Amino acid sequence: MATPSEPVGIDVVIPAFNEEASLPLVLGDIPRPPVRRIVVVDNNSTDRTAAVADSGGATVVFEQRPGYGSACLAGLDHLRHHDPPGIVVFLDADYSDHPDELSRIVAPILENRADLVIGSRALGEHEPGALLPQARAGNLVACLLIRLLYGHRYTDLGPFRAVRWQALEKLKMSDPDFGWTAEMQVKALRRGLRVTEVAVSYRRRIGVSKITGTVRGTLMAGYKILWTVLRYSWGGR
Ligand SMILES: Nc1nc2c(ncn2[C@@H]2O[C@H](COP(=O)(O)OP(=O)(O)OP(=O)(O)O)[C@@H](O)[C@H]2O)c(=O)[nH]1
Ligand SMILES: [Mg+2]
Repeated sequence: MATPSEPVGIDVVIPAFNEEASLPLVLGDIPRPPVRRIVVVDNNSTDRTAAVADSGGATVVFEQRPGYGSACLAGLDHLRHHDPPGIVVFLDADYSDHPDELSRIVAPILENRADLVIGSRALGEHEPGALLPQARAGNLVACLLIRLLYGHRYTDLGPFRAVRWQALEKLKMSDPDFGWTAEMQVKALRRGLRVTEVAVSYRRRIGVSKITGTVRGTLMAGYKILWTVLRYSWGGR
């Protein structure tokens, strides 16, 4: 899929909702270079998320429509209209991921061995309590279902990931909330992208959980992820 003329600039998209405490740490640990630009998508935060993103050297994009996927879509839309990168990396704002492991995530793409690289927390070291039991169970079930329906073995639906820009554009991502990570992974299989995983570390978040740490978030995410895996298996859009 890669051609030697493809650009190699690496940009990072960070969806953020009320993450003023963790965001400065995340931004401080992102290696620049190789990262060229960081886009923080502020989704109606009521704290100083936008201000700390700005002072941390990120471009701030605002998205009114709530949801993790909506924020990611807004970040991609910004990149599309402002000198798109060769590779886009997604990272959470809560400091659970280790941004200093970014070179691990992009290496398979830079070496032209992959188009999509998932940072797998299941393969990496995780601090006790970082991956909540419901997150582990949900990932396990989703990965099992993907294996059954698509014949590919993922070990995680982790948020820390890298994807070749041109490949991502072909996926026509659309999920506005919890199905975002699963959508990318199953569409990549459907479209024949080269996918791989690398082990990443994971620690307990800073600040208040928006998804897995809440009952509503867990139920909604579980339902949406399984539905997403199912619908694309029969060719739905
Ligand atoms: N822009 C935006 N970001 C969101 C929204 N919901 C969550 N996020 C961000 O998405 C990332 C993941 O949310 P988390 O609350 O960490 O969800 P989680 O990782 O499943 O749960 P924890 O295990 O508690 O960390 C964080 O960077 C949040 O700030 C949203 O509606 N809009
Ligand atoms: Mg988190």
